[in-house]
Amino acid sequence: MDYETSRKLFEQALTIIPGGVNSPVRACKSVGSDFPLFINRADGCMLYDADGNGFIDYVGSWGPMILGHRCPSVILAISEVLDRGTSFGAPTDLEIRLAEMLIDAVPSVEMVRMVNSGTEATMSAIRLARGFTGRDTIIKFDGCYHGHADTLLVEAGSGVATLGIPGSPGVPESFVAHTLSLPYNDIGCVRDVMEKQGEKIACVIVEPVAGNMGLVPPADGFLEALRDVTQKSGNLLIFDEVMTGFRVAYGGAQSLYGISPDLTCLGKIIGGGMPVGAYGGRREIMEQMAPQGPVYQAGTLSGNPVAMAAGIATIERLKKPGFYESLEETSALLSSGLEEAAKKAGVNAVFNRVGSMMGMFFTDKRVSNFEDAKTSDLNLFSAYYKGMLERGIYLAPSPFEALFVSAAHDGSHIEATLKAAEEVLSRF
Ligand code: HOZ
Repeated sequence: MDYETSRKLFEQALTIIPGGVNSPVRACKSVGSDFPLFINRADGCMLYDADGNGFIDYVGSWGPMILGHRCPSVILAISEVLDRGTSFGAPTDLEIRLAEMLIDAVPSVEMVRMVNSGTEATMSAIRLARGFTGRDTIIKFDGCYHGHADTLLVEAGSGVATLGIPGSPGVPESFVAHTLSLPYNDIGCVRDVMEKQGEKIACVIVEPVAGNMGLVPPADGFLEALRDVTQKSGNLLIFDEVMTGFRVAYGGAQSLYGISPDLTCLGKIIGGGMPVGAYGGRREIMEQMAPQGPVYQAGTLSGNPVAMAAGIATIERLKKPGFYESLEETSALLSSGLEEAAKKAGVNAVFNRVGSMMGMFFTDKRVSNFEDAKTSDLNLFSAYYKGMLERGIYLAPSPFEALFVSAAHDGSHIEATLKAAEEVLSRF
């Protein structure tokens, strides 16, 4: 494949954008690529780069594109709203509509506030938890990523894990003094901390299915135990469902596992590919937000009509009977096929999957936390990534990101993907 235009665009970008990208993982540094592909357009499950090469896309804009790219009903909804304007900085009927849809779908959410990104959602939910409980300390889990807010970068997954950054300069130590990061799926550790300092803890924030250290599902009973221990210690349980919301099930991971968190953070899918985030939860907690209560949070573009319209149109499609069943079928076909291909090639690989999110680790160890995920052989991953790209398969350029299947992937795309994987893995 010829990537000359991407190469040139990257050279140009490097002179005016730090690292040439607007979000670190995209630079594809950790897989040893000299430049990322610059994308020109997308359609269904296909991405086309600036040189005209086509790829089957399993990044899906890092999660939002569950319907595939340019889904006609979403594009129509966006075009219709564009006729009315792009931003008013004032309430619209669309915000109410999307809020109603979120409340209807996500069992624990009684009130919801729209923001512009997942980072904003988690940052605001943490502030609310602190404001509501009057406590400062928060618990998060190693390898979970909740956006780039100061307090949440400790032992984080996603780009922080990919680039091997222990934390970040610019985050004062005092800001993270109140963040405790514990091993994912280790409830014993959570109980120990709660016993010693439970009355200081404002909240526990968790990705109910971790998608930023590759894909790591919750161990049996982990989420239930978190619910139990937080209730007993009087701290709030926050589910970061920015990735899992409307992805692993219509009602998110909380409906899949039957757990009711106090607060939920959403993003990605609920904006149908437009920038969006939201946080919501129990009424008595959400009522603490300004102007109803004293906890402050605001945003010029919050509830943006274009994002609301795209989100509404997306969720309307997800609601259709059989949507998740069909996505499950395609996803199962892909993961079992990949597993088979690795086995046939004699390559040690572990596959984790929940619905249409999955992760592949080049290790022989079961992966149930960040330490396990880090045993994945990075050289093998890079070779796999490059081999697949060369064969027209677009994967996230890091073992610490998840793979997403969309409704636009069909049997023929899966077949082509498995053929490519067999070829690549057989050369290892
Ligand atoms: N860190 C996000 C995914 N886990 C976004 C990555 C990107 O947009 O480059």
